[in-house]
Amino acid sequence: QVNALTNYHVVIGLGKTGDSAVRHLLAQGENVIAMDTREEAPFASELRATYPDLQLIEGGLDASVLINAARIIASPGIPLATDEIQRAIDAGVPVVSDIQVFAEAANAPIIAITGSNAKSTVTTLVGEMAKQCGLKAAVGGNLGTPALELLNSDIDVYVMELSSFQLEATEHLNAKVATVLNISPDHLDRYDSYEGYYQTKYKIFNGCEKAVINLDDNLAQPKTLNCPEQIGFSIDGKGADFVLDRTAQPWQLIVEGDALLSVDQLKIKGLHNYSNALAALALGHGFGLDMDGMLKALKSFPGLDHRCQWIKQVDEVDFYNDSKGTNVGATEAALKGLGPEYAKRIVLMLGGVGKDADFKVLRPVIDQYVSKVIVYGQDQDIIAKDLSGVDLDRAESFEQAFEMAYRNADHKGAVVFSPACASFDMFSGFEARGEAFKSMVEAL
Ligand code: UMA
Ligand code: ADP
Repeated sequence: QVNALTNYHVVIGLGKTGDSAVRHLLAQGENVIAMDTREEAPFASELRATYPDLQLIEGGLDASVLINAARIIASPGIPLATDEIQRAIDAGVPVVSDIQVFAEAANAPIIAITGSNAKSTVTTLVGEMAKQCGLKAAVGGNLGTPALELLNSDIDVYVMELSSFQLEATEHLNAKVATVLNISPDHLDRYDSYEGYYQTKYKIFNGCEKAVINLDDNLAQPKTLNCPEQIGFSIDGKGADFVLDRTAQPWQLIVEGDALLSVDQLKIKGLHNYSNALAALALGHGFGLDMDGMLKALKSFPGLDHRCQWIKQVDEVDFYNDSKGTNVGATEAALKGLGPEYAKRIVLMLGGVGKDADFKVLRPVIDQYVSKVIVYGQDQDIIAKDLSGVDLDRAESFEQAFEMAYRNADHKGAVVFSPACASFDMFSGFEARGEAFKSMVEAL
């Protein structure tokens, strides 16, 4: 039963985002009604305990409450195409993301980062660079801490990882510096088309001062960009201010014509990570960070767990945990990065929730670098069909997939766990999945 409220905001979704939105809006003195389609939303009982008067509806969305709202704040996990939300949009109710609310309230400039892959790596690295340069940096967004929880009067810069889901309802971000790191197919179960997916990413540039552009990826560059300044980066020798010189030995990171660092001074390895390093330098430079401080942070950055992470060598076989490889683009990068070291002696473990991806795009890198593919999980039939002709075995469980991968591994080879899928058929998230893989490796 919803009591009569006028001029109220509705928060949809009571996960991390919804929790932060409800708390923020109540602190602003707004009237709030919260809703979630789940019967038991993660933060519902906690919010009820803290705010006994909060009107909170679980187990479905109430269309009449939505239609009469002053504004709806939709969590990223709930598609805007949901019928009740569409009816509210049709009735003229503004529907925004938590990121839009955050952008309106933020008291310091924003560095905004999206892309199909590398968001978390680059966001964390830029945050470290800002801190090394003596700034108070708040780092979060899709990375983990919801944007509205980061708001604080004592912050110099917000470094924000943003997903396409968050950008769907973010029309005016007004970032100081923004980038789309790269584009490859992901989340195609949520968008009408691939174009719909990457066009959503371009919203990150709305109102930005400086755009950082990956010159190696056509889809990372919107055709029209209304932004006063652009900074390019490239690992492929394209004319840019931030480039990788692959003619030098060892390879060099070049910034505005000066060789500043060779890649053997970095802890993060692989071509894709050199692209990430250039992107982070370009973002920091666009913000005005000092180059020496940025390079110091870059040299000591160890990378993040679950991203092409070397775990251990057993019987001359290297084991890599790339559980965050949740789409074909990430798995392609893992194989391109690791492949040249292993002369086609890689066993690849793939599987999970495929999100309507086309796994055929992995064929060339598999043919080049992989001796055997092991598939497991919900969408293994789709993967096996897309990869017909590849030497591939199916497993009935995650544990069996691991055993089969280990059994098929060659001396001086590698087992690469880069599933190209989401984990939600078997795990609570990519971290739990990566930890499960790691503990099986440790137990060998
Ligand atoms: N859900 C419902 N009913 C609802 C609302 C949500 O069933 O009414 C479901 C969604 O379908 C989803 C789950 O609940 O499966 C979580 O959705 P949510 O919007 O409540 O998520 P939060 O807990 O708020 O977490 C979100 C991001 N999650 C998603 O976008 C799905 C987190 O990113 C992010 O860290 C957090 O906000 C803080 O900003 C996670 C993620 O998986 C890591 N992101 C995707 C990705 O990286 O690929 C986009
Ligand atoms: P995101 O937050 O976008 O998922 P992460 O930094 O967590 O990005 O990395 C996700 C996956 O993408 C990991 O498997 C990682 O190895 C891979 N990856 C990292 N950088 C790149 C890149 N530049 N291009 C493609 N894949 C990448």
